[in-house]
Amino acid sequence: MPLYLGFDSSTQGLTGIVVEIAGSERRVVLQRSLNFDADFPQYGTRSGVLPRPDPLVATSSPLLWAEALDRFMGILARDSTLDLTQLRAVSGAAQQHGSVYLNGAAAAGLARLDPQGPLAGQVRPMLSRADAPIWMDASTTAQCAAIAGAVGGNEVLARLTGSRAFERFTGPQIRKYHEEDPSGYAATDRIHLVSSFLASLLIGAHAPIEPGDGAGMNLMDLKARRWSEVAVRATAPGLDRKLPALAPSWSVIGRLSRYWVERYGLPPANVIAWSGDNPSSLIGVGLVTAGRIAISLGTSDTLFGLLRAPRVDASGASHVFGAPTGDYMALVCFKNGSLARERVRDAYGLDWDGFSRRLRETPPGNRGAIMLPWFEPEATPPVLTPGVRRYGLDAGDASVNVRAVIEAQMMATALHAGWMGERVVAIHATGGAARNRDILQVMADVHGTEVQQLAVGESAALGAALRAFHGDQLAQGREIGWEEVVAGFVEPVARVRPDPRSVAVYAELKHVYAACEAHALGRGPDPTPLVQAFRSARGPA
Ligand code: ADP
Ligand code: XUL
Repeated sequence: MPLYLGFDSSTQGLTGIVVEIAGSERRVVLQRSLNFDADFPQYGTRSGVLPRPDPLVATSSPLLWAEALDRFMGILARDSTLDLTQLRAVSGAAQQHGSVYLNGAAAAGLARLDPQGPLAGQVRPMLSRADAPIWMDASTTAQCAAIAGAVGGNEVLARLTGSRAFERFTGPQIRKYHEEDPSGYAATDRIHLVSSFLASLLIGAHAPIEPGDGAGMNLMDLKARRWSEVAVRATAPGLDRKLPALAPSWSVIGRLSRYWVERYGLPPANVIAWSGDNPSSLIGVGLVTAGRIAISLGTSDTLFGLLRAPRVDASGASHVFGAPTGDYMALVCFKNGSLARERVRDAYGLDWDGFSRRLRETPPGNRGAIMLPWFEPEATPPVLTPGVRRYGLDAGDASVNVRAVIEAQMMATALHAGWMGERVVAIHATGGAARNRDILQVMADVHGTEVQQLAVGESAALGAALRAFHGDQLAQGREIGWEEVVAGFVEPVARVRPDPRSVAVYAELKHVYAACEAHALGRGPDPTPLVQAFRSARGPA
């Protein structure tokens, strides 16, 4: 049966998933992960990041990513349960925004990789910069201001590229490199994203960038899906000659090169353009039609969904990327996710069962008690000086604080996704905390929408395997709809339905929460009268 391979090169490791698809017979036949710290200790990374004397700077090693890819293919080739002659296509996803700097020797070097030798040693001479800045880097505030200034302001940049200037985005990172190491920049012939770098290693040539991931650079005209001359000029001199081409998400960009065919006996399978991990997860959780969003409750919480039109969040906190379907996607990131839930859990000496029990014991609406759970600096809304704020909430009461943190997180997702303008008919819940049904009940009640609990899985790698299937089908001249592509892989394991009484409570409480947020940000009056009015309308405790 035909096999399709998808990768996810994330911050901390490389995951690969092989799916088998023949008509309606579909299943995952292999899923393996390599951990960068544990499996490649010689690079000295911690959680995938090289030692960081300056906490604002975060880099990793392109050689580490190459070595992991090489080792993974070796594992795959030795797996006797798979008939790899059936491997039809490969695609991948990678952490977004990170950049890899290659010199003029790279094009020839990629074309004649020697199957007798390991990959990383052959990639080393192709690098004009040894390390790669990644998405956790926050050191480019000055460059963000300069780029935004040069294009006429952040609003102009957001309308053009889908996001205002963000420190971790590739454009500001490139500008900083040009400023700090002009000769290194001059020696750079091509600047890749992590995704297009790894795709280049597979095809033995410079791979194009795909618009989903390209939208994370502050360099691409989001609607036209080509490099924006204005943004490129505002970033660094001569950059137009150093950027790879842009190609549609479903492009066959080449075939597995001689290196992989001779070294591991793999067939010369089609390689489909690689994307970013978030666009790829959109496919991996089955968000292929508008009106559905996913909320991932992980280390940070993210909300994302497909957009038919390229709307812009006027508050400037969110991102619009390309979607691998050719549409757009919105992404909103909340930094105080699992970390905030764990802080509250630990402050009252609870385990997750105890946490859930408290949630069940307390009434929806929490009698108006509100927490703003900004334990750490928050991205949405932007809060640089962290600190938990409480309105009508006694810090000593465990149960009320447990409910307050969950209600706050869910109300924040509802409040800050309104700009997407989509009527949401279902929420796909994923990430570690999505296994908690009591949390999902609050999510369903606050959003007034059914929540579908997905099997907690590697959605970015799965999305890549499904994109490999889709691109390969198109290449064979078979038009295939996205619903058909994802069928059988993204069915929910449970559905949590909203309770109409609770939905009515939250419809009111959301206004109170918004007023508390505005007050805490210094943009609104003291919300205490609103909190009290809500409480007295609900009756005494
Ligand atoms: P990451 O973003 O690092 O991939 P995961 O999506 O794997 O994280 O989520 C891991 C988190 O899930 C843990 O840190 C923990 O806080 C949370 N978690 C695990 N079980 C539960 C539970 N029953 N209730 C709430 N949160 C949970
Ligand atoms: C998205 C972002 C992260 C990385 C992590 O804007 O910075 O989600 O893609 O892998």
